[in-house]
Amino acid sequence: MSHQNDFPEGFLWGAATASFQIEGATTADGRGRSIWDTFAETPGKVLGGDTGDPADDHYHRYAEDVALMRRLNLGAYRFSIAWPRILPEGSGTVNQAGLDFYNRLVDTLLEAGIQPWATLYHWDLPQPLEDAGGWPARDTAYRFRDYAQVVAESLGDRVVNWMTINEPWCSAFLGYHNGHHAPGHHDDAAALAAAHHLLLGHGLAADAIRSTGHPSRVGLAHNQAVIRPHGPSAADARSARRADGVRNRIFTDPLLKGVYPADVLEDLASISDFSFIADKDLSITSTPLDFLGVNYYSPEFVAASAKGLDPALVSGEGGAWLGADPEEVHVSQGLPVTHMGWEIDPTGMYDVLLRLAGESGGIDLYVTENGCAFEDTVTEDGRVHDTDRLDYYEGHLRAAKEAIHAGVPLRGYFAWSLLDNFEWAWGYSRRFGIVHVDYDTQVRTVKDSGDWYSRLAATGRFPER
Ligand code: IFM
Repeated sequence: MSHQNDFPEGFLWGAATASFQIEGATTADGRGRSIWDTFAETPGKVLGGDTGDPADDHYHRYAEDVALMRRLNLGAYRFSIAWPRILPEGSGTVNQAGLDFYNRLVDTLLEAGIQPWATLYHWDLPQPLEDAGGWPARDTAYRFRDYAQVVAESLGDRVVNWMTINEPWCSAFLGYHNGHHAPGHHDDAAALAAAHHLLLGHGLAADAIRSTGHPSRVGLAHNQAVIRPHGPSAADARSARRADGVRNRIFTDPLLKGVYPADVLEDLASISDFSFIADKDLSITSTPLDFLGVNYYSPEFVAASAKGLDPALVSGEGGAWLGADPEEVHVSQGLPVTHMGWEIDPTGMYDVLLRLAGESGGIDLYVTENGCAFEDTVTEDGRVHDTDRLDYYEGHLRAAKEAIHAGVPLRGYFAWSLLDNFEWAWGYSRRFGIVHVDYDTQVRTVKDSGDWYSRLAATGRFPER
């Protein structure tokens, strides 16, 4: 039997979480309110009326959770910092108790030999900044820069790897276009301005982090969509081009090339004149990255029209994506799905890595999120036999391995998520963890997928099953 590793020497194995999804303690130690507190308290927005409390009570149990990470052989932990814990009003007075929490977390990780990978913005915008206009307002990008500076000055002597923004598409488009996420608005022009200001904030924050003089590597976590035409027609190909533009290239072109794609500006001309792009903005958004984080879950298929398609497979008529023609739709392929209803297709992982490796000019790539929700139960033996999730991880990691063999500079992988947690508009009903959390008792139980992942992380070889 060969003992050659499946993954290169030094490949980084991690798991990821986000502040609002796991911390709980939403009123502790001077934390201000975020748009997600407001959204979750608004009837009908989050399934079951779930809120950010108690989540995983990680704010108080972080040491136990770091011990768990060590048991899982993690080399890195990706977490996010809650802006309202640091600047309760969004700007101005710094809340030292908030910084202290992340300092304790970082120190505990380093003592355990685990690299801290910090995300500055994973969707919990301070409510006062939303009241002042939110991401559609240019000023928010500058407030984000100031916040990044405060955090980098406090943690930058120990945190090297920074992600500015998590999934700008979600913040801009789920937040301001279809209202599925906080702050829940339906304003397409505002969503496009938000997208631009998130990218501007990213570039300003990157400069702020670097200005501290601490050794740093700056990236962001981008959920590039894998968009495929449903059929071979020219019309479906056109829809795929249009969807790709507003879903992917509207972010990656300003980020990686310092331009907006001409076809996207043309496609969206009736929604916005893009006059929010000021001189020099694009040189800020394209500040060189040290790495690119890639979040991948599932591919999307699009068609120019639902005509002739099985209605059970079609979704999104009358506005499948921002700027879509009324007839354009998403079409599922009838593949097995996760508890989110997302189709499982590891070839999407391969495709997204190949494409971004080509577009990002050779910088290091990391899968900063990949994982799945399934309906888990703790069985009588006290375990969670999550074979579906394990299959998902193995399939996607085998695709990642193939991508590395094809030359992709993929340097690490973060499972989403370490812990079951608050899955945004789905509340606690969707479980993504490799560790199960009983929300009544806060007992953590490593799932079979977590055991398997820990063996992979320890050896760099796919474990026997
Ligand atoms: O839980 C989210 C995470 O916060 C961002 N990326 C996708 C995950 C699953 O929906």
